[in-house]
Amino acid sequence: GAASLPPDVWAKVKDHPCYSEEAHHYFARMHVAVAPACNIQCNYCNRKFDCANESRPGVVSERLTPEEGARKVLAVAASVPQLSVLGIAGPGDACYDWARTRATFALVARRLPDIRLCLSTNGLALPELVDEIVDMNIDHVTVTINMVDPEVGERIYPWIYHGHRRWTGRDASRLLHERQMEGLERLTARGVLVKVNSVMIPGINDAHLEEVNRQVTARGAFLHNIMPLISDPAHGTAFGLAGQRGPTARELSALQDRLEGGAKLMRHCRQCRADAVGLLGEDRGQEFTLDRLGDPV
Ligand code: CLF
Ligand code: SF4
Repeated sequence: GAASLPPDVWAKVKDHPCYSEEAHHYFARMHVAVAPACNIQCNYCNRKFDCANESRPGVVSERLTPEEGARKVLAVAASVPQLSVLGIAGPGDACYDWARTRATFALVARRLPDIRLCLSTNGLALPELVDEIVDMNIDHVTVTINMVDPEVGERIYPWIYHGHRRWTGRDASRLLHERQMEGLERLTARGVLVKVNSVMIPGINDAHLEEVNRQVTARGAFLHNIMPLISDPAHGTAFGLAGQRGPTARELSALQDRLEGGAKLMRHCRQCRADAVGLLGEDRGQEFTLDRLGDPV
């Protein structure tokens, strides 16, 4: 609550439904799916659907151009008075697809200067963008960090694309890990609030997430959100984790209990879609599809 946070931090979280558990009863967020490109392959991702780092599996968002995205934000702002946050969380990676992410935020900030800007990324393209993120007043960044040990990473990431080439095996995970930590450190040093999402994959990184929690806490992460892998055979096979089960509710809460004492845990995440609209747990996206919007911005 307000009492335990410095005033400048409280000012940033009091109306953000993901960063403040209290706020999620009163404030709404929306996502626009303007960033389709992605630079890594997670084994739990089926590329036909939205990024699984910050959404449920099996969901395909309406992909928008930055202009269409901004138009949608204005339409939602006009009819959802609780709207306080615009997030870009895919359907690919918001930092790798930076030109579209930046253009969308810039168009919206011109028209709605008070809306909070939030983005979600796998972190690979993050370090070089930190100055721009700060300059654009993006106060909230989520980095999905599933490992801090390349041996664990190898089982989660078959490849990454960086520096004009593809990396595989342990080298890929080592590079991803180094860049995630660098991005996290640079953001927290500049006062950006960083939430870390970790996808809990039984038998692969479940025990390891305690070490992840220690390392991201040491680097200033504001929140740690453990997201249960949702395996959903109805929506096709993920890239390399076919048949992998997700954790049970009991396994998830046991891990969360073991992590108490590190970065504050987020326990009210609803694993929303890359085009979610409304209060958490509510999805009003279908009321604001492109064909229902008003005039261009
Ligand atoms: Fe969206 Fe994520 Fe920003 Fe929230 S969601 S980009 S921090 S505005 Fe929130 Fe949704 Fe959970 Fe994400 S409930 S999936 S944590
Ligand atoms: Fe899929 Fe991973 Fe890329 Fe998200 S970051 S779109 S889960 S491969």
